[in-house]
Parts: sequence; structure tokens; C-alpha cells
Amino acid sequence: MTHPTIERIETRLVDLPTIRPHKLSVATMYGQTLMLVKVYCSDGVVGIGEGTTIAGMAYGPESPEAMKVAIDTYFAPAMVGQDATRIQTLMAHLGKLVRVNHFSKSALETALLDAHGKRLGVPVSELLGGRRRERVPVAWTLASGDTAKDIAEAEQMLEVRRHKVFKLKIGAKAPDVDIRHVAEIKKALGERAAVRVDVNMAWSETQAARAIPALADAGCELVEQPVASAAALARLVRRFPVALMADEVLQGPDSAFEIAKQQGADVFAIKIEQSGGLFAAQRVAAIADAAGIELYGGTMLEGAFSTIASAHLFASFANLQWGTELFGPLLITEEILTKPLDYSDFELTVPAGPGLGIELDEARVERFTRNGLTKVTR
Ligand code: MUC
Ligand code: MG
Repeated sequence: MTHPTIERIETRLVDLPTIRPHKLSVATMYGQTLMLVKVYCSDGVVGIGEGTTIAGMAYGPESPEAMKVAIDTYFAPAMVGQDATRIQTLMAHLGKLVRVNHFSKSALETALLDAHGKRLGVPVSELLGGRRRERVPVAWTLASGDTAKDIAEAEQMLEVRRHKVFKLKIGAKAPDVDIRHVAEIKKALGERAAVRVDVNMAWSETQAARAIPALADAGCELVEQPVASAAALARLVRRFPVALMADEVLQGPDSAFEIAKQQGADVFAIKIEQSGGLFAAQRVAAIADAAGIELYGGTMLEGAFSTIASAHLFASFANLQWGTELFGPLLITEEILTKPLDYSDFELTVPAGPGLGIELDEARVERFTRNGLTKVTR
């Protein structure tokens, strides 16, 4: 049997505004850049994948521009002519040719899975072993930088039944100021909502040891990546009546194994991009399950394509104790799909159509597409 091969790969950068400034300890985001990749196959099937970072290079080692260059220059020439249906074999081959570059690999693997799902007429979740749930819970991040605005935003989300779990971005201000901010928000929302925080590595270990009990007293149920190092995080785990979650220190299966060996987190925030793709993220989840570490479906504030790729994967997980934060498309002002995603009743519906089950609105996206690497100034 002759299998379809990869004929051509196209990348582009799409700059989209966010609905409000998004303030993290590492940077403030005013927009999001999507690196979209299309994989054209000899059977006429086209798969789409996506790579995003957070605030350019403020969060991680890859940028959207670097992803585009890496794919155009290194990945694409090695992929053209290869069997489009043997995704794991192809990704293993690319893994030998290109070190790390997890975000680029995730985008390409997403596109290959989208194409193969379309080819077989099945959703990507089926290619990952089959979905165990049709919908996933979705948390929202409050990150306007202002307590009153955050409370108003949370109230609105509760009112329209879009989110009832809120992650607060802290770490840019002094810990005492942040603790007051968290306590005020939790007091305003009460039992109607869960409150969690993400420090994005901003604290030292001693700052974290002082702040975490106060966060627990304020009613915060989960603290994400309070410190930068995996060793410091491991020393903090189980000392406080609140769960600690690993994010930035989780960079794929090898790091997951090291953290799991020392019971270095209560929860893993799994991200397909940070893990190096969907299959790598699946291995991270297996390690967590084996170690008794709980799971949370994380985001790189992705647009619709990487968000939905993540949703297909998280829907297939045996355990998803802490839900997901797959809200990325809602932070962007522009709809880039021909049919919007279904966010309702505090959950996101995992599309049921072939591949990712979503369609790019080409005309709309064209307006926001850069000319090569050059940012369009409007
Ligand atoms: C992160 O650090 O988890 C996820 C939600 C959000 O607001 O930022 C991201 C990144
Ligand atoms: Mg995080």
C-alpha cells in the first residue's frame, strides 16, 4: 500500500490583540502571536498546527519567529516526501535532527494529527486512544493587575456561567500586597468560585514559605510554580494545607520523571507545547498517574488550534483532577474560526468532527498575518 506523503509545509505569523492587558510576573501581554503551520499532503489533506509563546520570549526559550524559522529551515526540508501517516516515526526522526524546540515540534505534530484524523474521518482524540469525556472544565485567569477590576470580571464570568474557577496571576508585586489581593477576591466570590494562584517562579524559597500559609488562610486552593527550581518546589511540597503545582519546571517526560521521583509536586500543569507535543504530553501524564501526581490541563495562552489539540488530549486522560485552563481563544479579540468554539456551562466542548474538528477562517486571519517575519504596524 502506498501511503500519502508530505508535499509542502507553510508557516505564518498572525498577530492578534488581547481583550485587555494580561499581567504576569514575567511581563504584560497586549496581544498574542500565533505561529500557524499547514502541512499539505499528497492525498489532498491539509493539517493545521499552532505554536504560541507567552509575551514573546519573556516566559520560555522559543519565540513565534524562531518557530517559523526553525520549521522553514530545518523541519520542513526533512519532512517533505516522508510518510504523512507514520506520525510517531516521523516525530522521532525529527527529534534526532533538531534538539529541544518543543513548541515547534508540538505545532508540527498537531498538524500531522489533524491531517491524519481528517484522512481517517476520526477526531484527534481517537488517534490518542479515545476520549473519556466530551467536555472539559475551563478555568479563567484574572490578570488585569487591579483587584476591583478582577472581581468585576469574575462576577461577569459567573453570571454568564463561563468560568467558576479563577487563577490569579501574582508575583509582580510584594507578597503581602499579592496576598491581600487574593484574599479580597476570594472573600468577594466566596463559595461560588475556586481561587488559585500562579506565581510564575517569582518568589524565593523563603518568600514562598512565608506566603503560602497566608494564601491557604485566604482560601486559595492551589499554588502554581511559586519558585523557579524543581528542588525548591519539592522542598515546599506537603508543608502546607494547599496543593502545589509544577508548570515551568515541567519540560517533557524526562523532567516529569525527575520531579515524580522526588514527589516534587502535588499537581502537574500539562502543556502540549512545553512537553514537546501531544505524545510527549501523554507520557508526562502517564508518569504523573504512576507517581500519584494529579493533573491539570495547562495553556500557553494558545489560539484555537493548539487549544483544541490540547482539548483532544486532555479529554483522553484517565485523570484530570484539576480541570483545564483552555481559555486562550477567549483572551483574543478576533474569532479565527468559521464556527466558534462552544464554551458554555463552565466547560469547553471537544469538537467531534474529523481531525481537530475546526476550520480556519482564511479571510479573517489574512488581515492579521505578517509579511514573513515582519510585524505589521497598523
Ligand atoms: C502559565 O504560566 O500557566 C496560563 C494561563 C495564563 O494566564 O498564563 C498562562 C501561563
Ligand atoms: Mg503557569
